[in-house]
Amino acid sequence: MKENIIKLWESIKNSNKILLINHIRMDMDSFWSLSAMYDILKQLWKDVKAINDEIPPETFAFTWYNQIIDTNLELKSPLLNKEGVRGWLPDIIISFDAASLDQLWKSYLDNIDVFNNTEFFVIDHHITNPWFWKINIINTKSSSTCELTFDILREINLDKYITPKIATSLLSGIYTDTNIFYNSNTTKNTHIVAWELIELWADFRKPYFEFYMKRTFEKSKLWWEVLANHMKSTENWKIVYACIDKNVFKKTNTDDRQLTGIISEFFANIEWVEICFLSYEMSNKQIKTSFRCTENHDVAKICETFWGWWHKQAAWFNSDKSLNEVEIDIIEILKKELN
Ligand SMILES: [Mn+2]
Repeated sequence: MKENIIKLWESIKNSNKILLINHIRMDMDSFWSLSAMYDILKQLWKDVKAINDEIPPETFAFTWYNQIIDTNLELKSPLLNKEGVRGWLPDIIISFDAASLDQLWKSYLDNIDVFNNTEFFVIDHHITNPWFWKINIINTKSSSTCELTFDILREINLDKYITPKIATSLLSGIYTDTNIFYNSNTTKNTHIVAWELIELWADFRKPYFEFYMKRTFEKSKLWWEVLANHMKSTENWKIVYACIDKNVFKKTNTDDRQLTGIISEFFANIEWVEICFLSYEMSNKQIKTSFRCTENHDVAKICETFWGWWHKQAAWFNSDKSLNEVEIDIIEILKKELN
């Protein structure tokens, strides 16, 4: 790995045009590791550009790098194309937090020849990464690509360019990938890196407030309404759930998107809970149900015969039945699961 980090530094020094890319459905770790490198390369007077198929979600808005992702960058030929626009051909490409080529999706597929003919570095921490390109800087012991990016920057003495803004960004990626030092991917090095970032004036309170505490007034009222009037339990609190019809959203002037987080922040943390779920009426009248469960259960198998998404401990499915029917069906299945 060290060899490739030195190689990366040599390539950065010898390049002018540097292209950064991160995975589709961008998460905070991939966004901020890329942003940190972007800012530092700019300080080194490089011609740096960043691409993804989509711009980052609005919820990333507290950071300062919202404008850097280009979704329409014309790569390929530096000659004029048919619209008379000159393409931009990078000297090197660096990818952040992508665990496979698939995750680069259209940005890669539209430019395969550019990727094939350009020195391409992969910076990642996922255990599933098959070392998908020739030059990989992969550390599966890193909690996050942000932690790894800090280690790389320090290794090549670029840490002196870390401003408070960059430090806050890298710390934010560590927060979100470790769930604030809670997930088992947190190591001694994670804490050391966080401490060093705080020494570099990372604002350690801001991302905590922005991503873990802040709620809109309406969202707070919706959650209160759900918790006070709709939360139910059965089987000695082993099952906790709520079923929310559209009148609840109307009453609180909200929509279903504002239920995001209530299961993991409230339902799943209630003492004795083994399986929890939330069913709610979406604007298209379908009922969406999201589940969480403890390690000794499997909610994927409840959802896998329906259209949805599933892991063993977290899953969801959509149904055309009524809210009431969905509730009855699920409770029956879960009672069997528990006994
Ligand atoms: Mn990550």
